[in-house]
Amino acid sequence: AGKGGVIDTWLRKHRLIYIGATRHPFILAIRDGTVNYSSFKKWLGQDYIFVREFVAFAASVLIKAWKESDDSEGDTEVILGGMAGLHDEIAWFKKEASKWGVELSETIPQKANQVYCRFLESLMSPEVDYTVAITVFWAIEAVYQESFAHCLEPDTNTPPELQEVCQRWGNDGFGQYCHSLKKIANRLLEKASDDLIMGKAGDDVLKKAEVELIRVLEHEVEFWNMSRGTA
Ligand code: HMH
Repeated sequence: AGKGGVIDTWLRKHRLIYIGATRHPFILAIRDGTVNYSSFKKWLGQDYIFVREFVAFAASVLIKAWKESDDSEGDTEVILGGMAGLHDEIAWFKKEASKWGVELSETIPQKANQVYCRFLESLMSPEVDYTVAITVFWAIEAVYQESFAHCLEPDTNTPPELQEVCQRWGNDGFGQYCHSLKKIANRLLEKASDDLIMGKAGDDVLKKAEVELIRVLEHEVEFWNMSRGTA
């Protein structure tokens, strides 16, 4: 891969879908202050369900890092940090839900959410390569980081009551964490691509990682669509 690693190469190649996931009308509506609060509340309830599933996925990635990584100490540290963040996030969702009058225990997962959760579950299997799983993990976190950071840029009209939500994923610490995940993913993808040159297996892993990355972006678009009530 060229400068910036495999991931940047793929993001250039699949730019339109990446923009679709990180500059979605729902995010643009938060950013320009025209967001519909019933959409926001719908997103909040659905995302809480998603995050609970995502915790299990994170645990599966942690196990793969521990078993398969050539730098398992460094990698598990980053993933464990992410899991600690998810622990905070779940508490935050509960607090935020009560603030907005969203009853989490009565929230039913909608179709797009169910489909996304099933996709995550399929990737928790021990058969799935660590390289593929960490690429997916990075992509899921990066979409939220990019999306919400966009709402915090200067000259935006993000409503004050949504600033904290945007800070959750748009803050610099979360940005650093995503960068660490990206570095791990790039290292492993680079290795798979070297293996390919050396005539070892690696082609499957690279292809699968790219396919699953695109799938994440598609699921993220559907998730935002669901929140807006257009799916
Ligand atoms: C749907 N994608 C979705 N929810 C999230 N909370 C994240 C990504 C980031 O963790």
